[in-house]
Amino acid sequence: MSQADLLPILCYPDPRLHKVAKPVEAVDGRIRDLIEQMFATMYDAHGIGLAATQVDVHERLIVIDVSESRDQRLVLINPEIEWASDEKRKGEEGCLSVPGIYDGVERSIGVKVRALDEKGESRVIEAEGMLAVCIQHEMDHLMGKVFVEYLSPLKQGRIKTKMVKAAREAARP
Ligand code: K2U
Ligand code: ZN
Repeated sequence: MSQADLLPILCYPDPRLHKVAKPVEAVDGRIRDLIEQMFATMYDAHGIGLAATQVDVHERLIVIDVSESRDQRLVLINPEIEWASDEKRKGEEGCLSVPGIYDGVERSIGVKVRALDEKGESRVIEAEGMLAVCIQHEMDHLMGKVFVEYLSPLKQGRIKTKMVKAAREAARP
């Protein structure tokens, strides 16, 4: 994939990360191009998931690849969680929009998601483990939620300060 396909990833606390995404109206050429650009961006950033919100497109679209071999693409369009286990587990999470920050977040161990695939066909995905965590993390992005919002106000404040400082440093000539 050529570098030209990469999209800039919004960084916390950018307010655009808190916009709620709208349903995708049609799985057309525009969406298929966006899916390719999102996969290129995710792989380049060594991520295992990416939500359209993170590239400043506020439509309900997620790309995921949790495989070691980096060749098991999963596209979720207009995803809806049909079931989530009551049983939860706390796991270490990171986020491409909050680089360098990792902390524990509690998620359902298993989820069942209905979504359209990249052909526009309706599918049901039953997930557990890292895939279930990733799906919940990405679906939060579509609702305008970033994982740091599960942390204490003290931690959130420190992360916000750190990210703003890093952004200022990066912008200095
Ligand atoms: O949404 C994103 O920013 C990509 C997330 C997806 C994710 C977060 C937490 C747990 C699972 C998935 C990650 O930044 S991708 C980076 C990563 C890679 C391997 C394992 C965990 C996180
Ligand atoms: Zn994230």
